[in-house]
Amino acid sequence: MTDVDQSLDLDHQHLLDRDCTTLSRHVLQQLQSFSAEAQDLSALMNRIALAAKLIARRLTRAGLVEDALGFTGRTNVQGESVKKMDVFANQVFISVFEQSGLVCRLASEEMEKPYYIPENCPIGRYTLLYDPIDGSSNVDINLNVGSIFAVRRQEGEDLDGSAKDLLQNGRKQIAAGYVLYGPSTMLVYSIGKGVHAFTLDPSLGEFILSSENIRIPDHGPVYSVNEGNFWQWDDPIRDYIRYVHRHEGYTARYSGALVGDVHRILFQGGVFLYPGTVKKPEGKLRLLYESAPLAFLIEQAGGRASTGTQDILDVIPDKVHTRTPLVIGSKEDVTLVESFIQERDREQKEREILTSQP
Ligand code: P6P
Repeated sequence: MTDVDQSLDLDHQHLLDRDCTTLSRHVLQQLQSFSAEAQDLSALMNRIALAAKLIARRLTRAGLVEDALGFTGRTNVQGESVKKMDVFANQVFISVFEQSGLVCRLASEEMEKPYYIPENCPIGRYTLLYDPIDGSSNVDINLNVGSIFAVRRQEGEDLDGSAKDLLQNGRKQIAAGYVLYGPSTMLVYSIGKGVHAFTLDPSLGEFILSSENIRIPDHGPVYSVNEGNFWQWDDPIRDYIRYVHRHEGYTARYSGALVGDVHRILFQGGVFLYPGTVKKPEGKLRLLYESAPLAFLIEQAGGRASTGTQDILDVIPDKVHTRTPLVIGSKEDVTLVESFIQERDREQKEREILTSQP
């Protein structure tokens, strides 16, 4: 009887090892620890992955499922019309954390106040902040949408339910990432040790590591902005757009879904902008569960995220649904946008000095 060759050849071994690198295992590898806290964070990320799978499943069949598409007829705390998929996805994140003992509070774009899971609160020391479906205007036309998430440690008992400890800057995030529901479903995350992407293998029902230690190029060709707002912007933003129109090497890409646009820039380089407008000087995007998680991720990948005048991760919100302008992407491109704002401020100061002189 010949001995069965016990060792797979290297290629097969590598592929098998890759398929075994699930999200929960990767978190433990990142932490290089099997402590209770490491296990909790690994389990928490695994619950987020479960939420992503449940949402992806509904999205892929939305056109066939009764009552999956369209509007609910209600408006959310943002004053935006709520899609049925928004409500479904919001509830999915709540459901996957019930009976988990991990997360006491969930703060969502779709809920005016944070949702508490009482059975978790005595031991659950984490808070999930999330946008369950980002870019929901794309859902009914089968274009890419995303989910954005951030994890923070709860500070204090929050006995009055005010969740005041959430009103701190983005450097309090311990994990952040997004799910991109596109041709494949990808989960991109960071726990402060680089940025890593997992692709859902439907045949396994697992997110498998597909890109590790992603680095955003220092500069890229893409600028991503809704130019329909051009005449509502401040002059420096208009001047930046005129600059990229006049210089070779730039290309415009804008999908109407923040996650897809930032994902493209993470891999190809460039800059996404959602500046303040005359109607919304503070901008449209929400800090705690859109800009700050993406800023955490992009900085981990070697990029930058700014309001145009301040690092996003330094902004302290005055309420859970605080909005900020957002300029995010390759560090050279974000810095170039900021330079137009700095130039205007410098000229303004000079004019004030001149006019104040006798
Ligand atoms: P506009 C989607 O509603 C969203 O919050 C982001 O995903 C997206 O980048 C932005 O708003 C699009 O806004 O005003 O260009 O349609």
